[in-house]
Amino acid sequence: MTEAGSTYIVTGMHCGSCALNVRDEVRDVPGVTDVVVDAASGNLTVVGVGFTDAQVHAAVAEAGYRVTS
Ligand SMILES: [Cu+2]
Repeated sequence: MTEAGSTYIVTGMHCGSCALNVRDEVRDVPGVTDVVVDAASGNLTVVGVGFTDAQVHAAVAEAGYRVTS
């Protein structure tokens, strides 16, 4: 299996601290090897193997934010 990146849009992030919260939660999802978050645009890129959209959504919710797409 090759590593693939999935991109999501997260609402509610306002600053770098928000982005770090999201990154820390999503990084804990099994199979995730890299997470890139941009608070200004809301872009969340998750790299890894074997994780699901539902797991990413749940991790973002755990951090207190929401995936809109
Ligand atoms: Cu913030």
